[in-house]
Amino acid sequence: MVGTGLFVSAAPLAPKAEAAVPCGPSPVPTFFKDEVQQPPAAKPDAPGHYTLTAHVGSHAFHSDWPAVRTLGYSTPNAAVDYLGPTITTHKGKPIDVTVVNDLPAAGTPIFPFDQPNNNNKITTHRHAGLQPAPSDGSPEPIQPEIPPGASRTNHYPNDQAAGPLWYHDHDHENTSYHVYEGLAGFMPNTDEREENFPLPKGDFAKSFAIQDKSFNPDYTLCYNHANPEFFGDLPVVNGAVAPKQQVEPRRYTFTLLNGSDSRFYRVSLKQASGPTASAPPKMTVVASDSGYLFHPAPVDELLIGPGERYKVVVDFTGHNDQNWVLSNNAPTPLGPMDDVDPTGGGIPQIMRFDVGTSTSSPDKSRIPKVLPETNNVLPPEALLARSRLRTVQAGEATPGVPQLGDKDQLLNFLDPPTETPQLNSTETWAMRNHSPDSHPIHLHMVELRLIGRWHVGQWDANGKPVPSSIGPFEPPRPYETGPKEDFVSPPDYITAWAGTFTVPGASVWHCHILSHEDGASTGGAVEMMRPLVIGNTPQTQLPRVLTQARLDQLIRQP
Ligand SMILES: [Cu+2]
Repeated sequence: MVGTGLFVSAAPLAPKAEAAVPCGPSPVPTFFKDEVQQPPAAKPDAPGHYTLTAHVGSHAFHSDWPAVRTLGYSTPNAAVDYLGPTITTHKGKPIDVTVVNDLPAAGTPIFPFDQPNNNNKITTHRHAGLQPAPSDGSPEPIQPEIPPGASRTNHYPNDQAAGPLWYHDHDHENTSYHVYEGLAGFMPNTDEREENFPLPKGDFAKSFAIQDKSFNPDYTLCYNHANPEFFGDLPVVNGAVAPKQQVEPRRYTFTLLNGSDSRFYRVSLKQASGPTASAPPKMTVVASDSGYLFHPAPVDELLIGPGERYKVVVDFTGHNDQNWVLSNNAPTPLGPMDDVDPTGGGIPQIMRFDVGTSTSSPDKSRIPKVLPETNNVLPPEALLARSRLRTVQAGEATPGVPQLGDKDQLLNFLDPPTETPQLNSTETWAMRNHSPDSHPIHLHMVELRLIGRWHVGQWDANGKPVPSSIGPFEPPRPYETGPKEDFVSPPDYITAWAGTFTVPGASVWHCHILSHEDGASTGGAVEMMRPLVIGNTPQTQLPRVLTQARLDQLIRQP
């Protein structure tokens, strides 16, 4: 169905009627007791082939707690009961991954949550992958999902630069549940350039999937969609509640993945104990979602929205015998991008780094001035020169029910596609967010660069910016200048990104607040997700961007 007005789709939108049982407070764990574990490395079971089986698992989130029901992915060499093994891919070396659904038969409830249905289908999306559309793992009705007992093989060409990709379930209406229950894992792509970067690697490179969870008094997982978002009250890293990581006084590369449902983290390092330091360990962002930053960006703090990844080099050199807490001060939900909540929305502390007193080998790593990659050497202006401008929006026609839309109207997932870039064309997207929340907007099957943002003081009744209220252009923060596909789109801002659509076929673009993409607040009737169809439709109706100055002019037109 197509929206009937500028704002409202044909179906009346109402928040879900039945109230979900609220979670929490969770049992109080001992913080920083357990050492965080790295997921095991998946091995191919045949040349260029992996088998990834989704199954019910049993996992203890804390060493003082019993194992409880979870979901996990396993490969023949690595049984994992929560999350999945890390599959490392190499540029130019294609692989096939057969995803097997070993969940119970359709109709069998696995968790006592308010899940919209228990069809127990899955579909595995490789997030940030430039894979053919049939292997993308988009939800139905875009692509068929995998019912219990069935399997499907996805083909990944890996014809893309090194980047911290990941994989997760993307099942229609159940993505938020399945990811919360455990269906997610790391899938980094590497290449020769990355292998030659002198950054910390091997034992001194670690990946952390950061999530928030709530637990019942019996330590089982609690989850609900009482609100349009879900916020747990305990931090979980790689499946461990508030863990610690022993480190040597040297540099490390950390991949930070925000695998949470709805929670943004603004992370920084705060000293917990040990000899008083004059300054925290230096943090430098070296890569983002889809690859390396040309200019590594030193940061004191770093905002990470749901679905985003940042690779950060943290230098513990000279911090012998000190303990540093990865802290968080982002509110829940996050409104304006710089809003601070000292309590971190109930999770001020995520994990702790305990620095030892000696190094096992000399630290020969360094952070170069530039990290040239195949997808970062051209400045974003080169994309503007050949792009056309597409305007999209995020808003709430009904308070508490966020939707996405095109330039003129808010739409539902099942409305006809409106975002239909021509294959191999370059587009700049201007996201007008007139909703009250920040939304991390994610596009499938494309690599993008952030162009920047404009504050909007006033929106008209149709969700369009009042031109006189549009503020000056705000360039990306230095850490946001790398290849990405997930963009923090703050309220009362126009956020612009650009990229070339090189993969044909149908997939989706959506908010990566998983409760928003699932439309859980309305029982799945509305989803903050839209089709993305790359085909042969000419784009002559869209204005040419050409330059930053002309983009600024176009943005200021209603
Ligand atoms: Cu959202």
